[in-house]
Amino acid sequence: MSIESLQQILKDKNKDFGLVKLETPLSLNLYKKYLDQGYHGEMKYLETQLDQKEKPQKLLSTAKSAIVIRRDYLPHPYPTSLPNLKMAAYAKGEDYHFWFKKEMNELIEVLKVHFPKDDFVCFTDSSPVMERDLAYRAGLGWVGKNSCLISPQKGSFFFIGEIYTSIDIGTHKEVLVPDRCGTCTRCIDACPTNAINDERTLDATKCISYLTIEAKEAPPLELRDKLNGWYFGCDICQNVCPWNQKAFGKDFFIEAPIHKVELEENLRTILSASNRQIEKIFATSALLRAGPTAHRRNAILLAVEHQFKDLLEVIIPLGERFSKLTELVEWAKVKLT
Ligand code: B12
Ligand code: SF4
Ligand code: SF4
Repeated sequence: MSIESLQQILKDKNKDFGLVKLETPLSLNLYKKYLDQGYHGEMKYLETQLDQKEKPQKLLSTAKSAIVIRRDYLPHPYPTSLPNLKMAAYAKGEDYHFWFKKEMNELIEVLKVHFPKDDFVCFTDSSPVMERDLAYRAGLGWVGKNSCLISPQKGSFFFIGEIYTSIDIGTHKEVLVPDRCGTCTRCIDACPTNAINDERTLDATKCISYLTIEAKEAPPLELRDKLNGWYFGCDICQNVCPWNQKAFGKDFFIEAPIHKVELEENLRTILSASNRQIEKIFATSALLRAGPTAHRRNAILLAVEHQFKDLLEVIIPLGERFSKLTELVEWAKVKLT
């Protein structure tokens, strides 16, 4: 079977893909520098993953190439019913770690019929793969100043997934997409926490997405009033990007309004819920990536931002029940009285 037939199978399956040889990532030094500067905060897995990111064959010893797949999420392909809270577009549906992997595994079954002697294994997000680097080398877009991979036609609201395979793509090379940020600095100017640095990487410890999803602790005092109403994740640096406005129209990100009364009710429900109840509210969505205590933390931060003083009665007991929240609850008491 030839590379052309591999490409034809992927096209027949409507995949938006690129092929790349599995070599040392182009931006490995930037990645190491990012770790040295401590921009990863509590995401210690980014340190332990370094070796496998550098040497992809540690994940699949026979791997020679990767099929890199771009999967749009605006609008979300598998929407779910979630409380009306300001959340990143990627989270407004079933958790992609499951459905995207399922789609790639179905594709692998087809590929195995045509390439019976070859090995295939798929990943998205949580595995030690430098996905933006891989997708850039596969010709799927350029790395913008906001550090997102951007497609000139499709913008940046897409997931990246990859299938490592023992198929040798030989001399095949995708055409790289040149940088199209030019003199634009809209994302840098719009980021409320100044998280974007000038090397197209972030100081993740300042990013609202990190602070509301990955961090185990409450945000530092100086960032607590800069969360801009986000409950989970943040899309600001993508919403302002002209390439998304070109792909989706100027007003694409205007959200359904969140009414104060409804928001307060939703926060009250979360703040009074047990762990199991919180898991039920966000079941099957990517919001469960943050554990119940992180959800309570995010709800407290929003209660303070919106000055919902009546919520103090459900906030105060949390300080005693959860030591991780004690300081935040004390802070909320001061801010809400
Ligand atoms: C940890 C992580 C985060 C952290 C830290 C992100 C960061 N930028 O540091 C937090 C929680 C903040 C986060 C936020 C988001 N994330 Co995230 N995240 C990851 C994860 C798991 C690892 C990223 C990582 O290694 N960061 C360390 C830094 C150094 O690497 P990097 O962010 O990939 O940045 C690279 C480029 O900036 C690059 N670079 C700079 N200049 C140049 C030039 C060239 C030529 C090249 C090749 C590279 C390059 O160097 C870095 C290393 O390659 C990846 C999945 C994966 N396995 O890769 C998803 C991933 C990057 N995240 C994704 C998404 C969707 C998001 C959010 C949009 C979610 C949201 N709305 O809240 C935001 C976007 C924030 C932003 N502006 O980046 C997608 C990105 C899709 C895309 N189009 O780019 C990924 C690929 C997950 C996936 N499978 O789809 N994320
Ligand atoms: S996701 Fe939000 S906080 Fe993070 S870099 Fe982009 S604009 Fe800044
Ligand atoms: S907002 Fe401007 S600078 Fe930022 S990623 Fe988009 S085009 Fe590049």
